[in-house]
Amino acid sequence: MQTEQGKFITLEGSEGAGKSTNLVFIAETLRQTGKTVITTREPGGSEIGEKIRALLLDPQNSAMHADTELLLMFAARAQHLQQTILPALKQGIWVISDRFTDASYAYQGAARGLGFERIAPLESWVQGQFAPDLTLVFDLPIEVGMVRVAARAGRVDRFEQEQSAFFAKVREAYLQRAQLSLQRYCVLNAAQPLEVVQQQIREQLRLRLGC
Ligand code: Z5A
Repeated sequence: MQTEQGKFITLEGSEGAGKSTNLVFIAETLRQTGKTVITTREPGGSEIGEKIRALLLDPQNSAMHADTELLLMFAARAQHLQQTILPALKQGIWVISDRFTDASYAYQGAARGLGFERIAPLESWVQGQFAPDLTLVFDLPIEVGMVRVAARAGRVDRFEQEQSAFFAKVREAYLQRAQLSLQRYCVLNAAQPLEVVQQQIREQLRLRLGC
């Protein structure tokens, strides 16, 4: 008997939008319905991918060219996909990832100014036709996200050093991407209280994935 393929859910949005918080919530919600779930993240998600992540986020790497940044994102993604995501889905495991390829469109394509047309060939090389079953876009005003991140202790990474104009482009690009497929993308108002956001997530999982 063939195992039913797992589903792939990605969480996107600008910083402080609540992706990491809701990743845990979604995993728990799905587990309660009897699903086997793994959570992962990008850049990262594999041993090699996590090493690439460290390079990408290190504030000391301020000389990193935008092309290098983009290619490293896809190098990490290729490993993540082949080593972690695809084998899990094949075993019927549901995979939830904190960011995926939409982030390359938003951060490198839009905010770094490389253009969507530079991302598309890499996407098709690394992924072929593969895409998430559901992408939740956590949308909120940039200032609200920045306040949330500032309240968090710890070192500021290379992306967090960017200014609000950069994050405004990220936000706009995500909203633009979400127009591509109303079936795959769901934009959530992440500025609402957490309980309200999570109620809406639960509803979307039920409506879109039957959970
Ligand atoms: N990147 C890229 O450029 N290209 C790519 O292709 C990929 C990634 C894949 C990874 O950073 C960086 O890589 C990212 C884009 C780039 N950089 N940025 N910026 P990361 O994964 O380390 O960081 P992040 O993705 O930006 O996540 P974050 O800053 O940790 O934000 P978050 O995960 O969305 O938020 P959170 O940690 O869940 O919540 C932040 C705080 O807000 C926390 O205290 C929560 O308790 C609170 N919170 C959450 N929701 C609410 C609500 N609804 N109300 C009130 N408070 C809330």
